[in-house]
Amino acid sequence: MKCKKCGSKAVINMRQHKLGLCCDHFLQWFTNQTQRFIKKYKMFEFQDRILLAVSGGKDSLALWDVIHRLGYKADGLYINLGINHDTSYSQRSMEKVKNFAHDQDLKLIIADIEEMEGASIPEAARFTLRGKDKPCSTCGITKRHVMNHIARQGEYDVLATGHNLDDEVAVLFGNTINWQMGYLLRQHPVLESSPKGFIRKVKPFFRFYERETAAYAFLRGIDYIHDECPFAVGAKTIYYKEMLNQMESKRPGLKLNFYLSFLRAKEEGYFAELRAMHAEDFNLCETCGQPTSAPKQCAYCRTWERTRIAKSAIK
Ligand code: Q46
Ligand code: ZN
Ligand code: ZN
Repeated sequence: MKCKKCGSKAVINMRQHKLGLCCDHFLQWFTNQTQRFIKKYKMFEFQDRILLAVSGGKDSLALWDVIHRLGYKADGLYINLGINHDTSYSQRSMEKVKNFAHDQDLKLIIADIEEMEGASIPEAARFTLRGKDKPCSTCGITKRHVMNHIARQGEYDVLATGHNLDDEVAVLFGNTINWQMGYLLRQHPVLESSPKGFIRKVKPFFRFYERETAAYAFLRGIDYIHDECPFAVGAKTIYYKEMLNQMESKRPGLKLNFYLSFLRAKEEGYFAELRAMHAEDFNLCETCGQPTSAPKQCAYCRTWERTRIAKSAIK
């Protein structure tokens, strides 16, 4: 296969776009497309202060690389979850992020959950018996809270994450087959800030397939953590991704079309009535002051309070 731009050997064939590109032209195309989507979906401007959640994986590091090259001001936020039991996953991913920030001379904020709350994520999940054998529910609550808290505290304009199209489509597929209206209403690459205190959230890579972000990271020589979190094994989203990839192999463009049709339906107002039915009323948590749908205390504060009580009881 040849590069559509220059005729030299293509390194990637993007069947959904009927586009093969060589290394240089792919890197150029990927960077230009990122800029195009940032502008098209009004994600942020050059003067905005961006906080970028970085995990050490290919997507978030590739995103930091691209938006830095494009001239945006983005600081990184790494949340140390303390998932180290057998694979030192958190330790190794933090090293990747630190090295990247150091090499590129970028500002990195590290939020260490154990230092902040006195226990790691797997410990908290054990103490509170949240999520049986997996700490993902505790982890999700904690990451969302910490990202919002640090973004507000640092007076950032927007929080960016490295979710790609495969991530988004797997979530959309799960929400659709379970008809989870509340989640479908909230799913969008741009979530506006709320008066009660949710920071604006954007996903600049939501139009790229996972293999494209992986190719970008590889071709740029970005050193990222290849492993998934050990608790991701058996996750439903991974199963959905495999199924969607099987369908995509027969029908190139199916994933992109599924997601873009969903966005179009939203723009055309198909979800408007549902929005009124599912309007959520937020309160401010009495402990931390962050917005919550709970009447008094947010899930984060409840989880970590229970963890502290349970941990002190066994000491
Ligand atoms: S939720 Fe679960 Fe992930 Fe947290 S514990 Fe690992 S797999 S990192 S996206
Ligand atoms: Zn070329
Ligand atoms: Zn709280």
